[in-house]
Amino acid sequence: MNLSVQELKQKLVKTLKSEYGYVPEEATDRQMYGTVLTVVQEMLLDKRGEYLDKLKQKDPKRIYYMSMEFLVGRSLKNNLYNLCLEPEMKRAVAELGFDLERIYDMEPDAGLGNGGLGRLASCYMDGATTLGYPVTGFSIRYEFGIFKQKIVDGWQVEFPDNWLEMGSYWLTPRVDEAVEVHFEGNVTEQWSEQGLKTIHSNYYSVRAVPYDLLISGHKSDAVNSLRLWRAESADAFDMNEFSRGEYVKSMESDAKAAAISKVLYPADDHIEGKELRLRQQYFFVSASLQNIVQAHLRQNPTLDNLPDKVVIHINDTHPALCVPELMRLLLDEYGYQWEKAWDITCRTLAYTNHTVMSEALEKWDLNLFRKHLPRITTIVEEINRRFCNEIFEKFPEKRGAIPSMAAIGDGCVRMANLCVIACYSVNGVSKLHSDILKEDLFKDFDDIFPHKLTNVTNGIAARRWLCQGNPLLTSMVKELIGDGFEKDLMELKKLEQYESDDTVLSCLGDIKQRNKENLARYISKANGINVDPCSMFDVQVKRLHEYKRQLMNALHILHLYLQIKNHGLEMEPRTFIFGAKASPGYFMAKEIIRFICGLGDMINKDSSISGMLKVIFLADYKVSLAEMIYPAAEISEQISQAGKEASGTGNMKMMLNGALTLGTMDGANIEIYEQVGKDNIFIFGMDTPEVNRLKAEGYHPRKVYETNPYVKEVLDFVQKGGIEGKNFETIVSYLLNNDSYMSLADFESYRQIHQTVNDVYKDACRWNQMSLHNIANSGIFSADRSIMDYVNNIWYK
Ligand code: GPW
Repeated sequence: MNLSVQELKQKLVKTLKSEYGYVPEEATDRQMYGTVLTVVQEMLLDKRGEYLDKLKQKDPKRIYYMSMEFLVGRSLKNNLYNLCLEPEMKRAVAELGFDLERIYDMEPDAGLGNGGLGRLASCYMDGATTLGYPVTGFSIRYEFGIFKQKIVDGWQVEFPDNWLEMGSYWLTPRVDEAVEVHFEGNVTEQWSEQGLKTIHSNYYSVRAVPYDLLISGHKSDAVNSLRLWRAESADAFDMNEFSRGEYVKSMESDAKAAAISKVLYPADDHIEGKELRLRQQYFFVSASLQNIVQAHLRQNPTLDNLPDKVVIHINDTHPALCVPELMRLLLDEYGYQWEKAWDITCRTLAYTNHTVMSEALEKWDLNLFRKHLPRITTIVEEINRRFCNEIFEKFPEKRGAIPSMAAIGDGCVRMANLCVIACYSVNGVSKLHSDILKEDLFKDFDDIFPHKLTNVTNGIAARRWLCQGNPLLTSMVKELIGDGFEKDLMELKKLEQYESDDTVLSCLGDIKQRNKENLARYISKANGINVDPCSMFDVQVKRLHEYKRQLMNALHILHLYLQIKNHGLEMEPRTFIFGAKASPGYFMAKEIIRFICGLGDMINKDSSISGMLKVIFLADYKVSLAEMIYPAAEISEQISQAGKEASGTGNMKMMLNGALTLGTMDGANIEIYEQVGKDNIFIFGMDTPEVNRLKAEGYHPRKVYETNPYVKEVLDFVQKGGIEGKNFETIVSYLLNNDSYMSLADFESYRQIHQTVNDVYKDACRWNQMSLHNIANSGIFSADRSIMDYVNNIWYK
């Protein structure tokens, strides 16, 4: 966008006056914040108008990305960057007496997601919009996003995230496009002249009101939207009850409806099975599909060609109700016969799977399902009946597999099976993960639908994670290879020519140093602990999960501490940094946080280890905090048990910022390894076949304890209350008796790779060379590349 500082100033002054009635000299930071956001939002709306006009003329196939989560983070800086207006806005704001950096800091994260899956959805909105594809995101306008985390005495405490107070500037309500969603009630069949008709009656109606959050693309004409639904009662409160003086009762129906869009469920990679969650899913699916169908019918006389003009992409199974809901619309609302409706449905829907872990594969109790969604239940039953019949008739060799392939079994609706049965495309999110889907989880499906399963390796919004988050590194890269990498991240490859250039390498080292100093300042403010910015920053930031093995990292830190203290180990000074939210009901995850914090308390105050070790737990890990952490990371810990992390995306973000990966052969780590080669990554531990073999043989963690003296020393120390006199019995007994993700089995290999890391770090030049090599080879992990894979292999195939 071409706007001068002068023009921006005029807009700001005008908006400040009209919104708040003030001139700049009288305005507060808060008012200037509202003014800047309003001005940027207006520019986006203008641009969006022009884009919609163009779309109407060209009428390309539309993509609808259905996701219960979009972890948007902050938008102001991103929008200014994408509109190429940041320098001008900075000056305009400054000339009016304000500081744009302070205004950035006032913006809350739009935390409408838990972690990787939600952030991926937002990275894809960025990529697709920059590339000019008409992708609309659909989700829920949660009043409260992911909880705010505080640590009190080492224990995680959750607080509500009231993001709308400062974040609603980006949302445009579209009351004109509100729709109704029907729950509960009775389903009956009735004969009419058109044949047998299904009638859904006595339902409970909820009104869905859309709010649009506009997504800008970088140097692109496109402005896409993320449409977020808010729930409210379909009928205003009961005036009769109100008149009778029953004030509270008259509001009840309103509260019941509003509960649907009240709060994001904070469980990640885990199912909750709660009724309200099912209602959330159906609410947003039904509202979105009604909206999609209506939009299609505004441009087309029929739904017959829906698959030619529309893809509805299901982000994991959380929106799997798209399958029966699209069927319901076609059958009940638009009078299609089953076969035709099924054909349209199957050719319109695509599904991405993000996990193979059984505890995260969604199932719904059939009775609960029927109570809330009676009509949808009859449709799922019919889909299942026909599918099982078809297998029985057409694939006699698969008859034995019918029970495990069915969409309904053991009294549950199995959402993943439903998606694989219906969708024309099913993809995993890394090569390894997609192979596991083909060879294991969905093997029988792959045999009967040979071309359905495919892979799209995840990617990240490099413009956010590098250009906006790491301005120093970005300037260096621009000086060396120009700015082509902003639009084509593969251009980073050109950096390889500087791998032996001492000036470049030391400049890279200096930049990392300054980013570490920046993070150290934050740590000192947030945690009251001074860390040495010259120490190595070793980072593990992600949701807390047993399979991600933060506990193994912590055990190893304790091992280092004991070696320094009792055995005179000398090592390069190291700062271990953790950030992780635990699902509020996940006890073991919270215990692990308590363990890390206890460990930190003990180590950080022990002056006898002369500053060789520090352990920092940063509370409230979120997108905006990640933007500060990644540029400062030197070691990226990606240590999940092989076969468990579908992809990981933090691994890509840290690589892009020059951190070296210390990881297992899991998820996208394998593809990072392929990109950088074995000499530029630290790989350890069992691979997937080895894990499976050990599991088959029978894994006995206590044997590791008995045979590995380091493991024994560490666990004995914890057992004796060595960590601040605290009781970590749950952790010790978990490790000795279950160790579900084999941390002890991988411990020795983990310990050794850390020694290698320590040795390599002594050679700063070599380290920087490896770091530059990682940056140069991170191009493939751009979300733009992932989007092009979706475009070529799934959406516009
Ligand atoms: F269980 N992922 C996530 F598969 O962040 F649905 N939340 C989730 O609920 C699920 C997956 C689900 C993550 C994966 O754990 C991670 O490996 C992957 O990189 C990310 O999704 C994006 O694909």
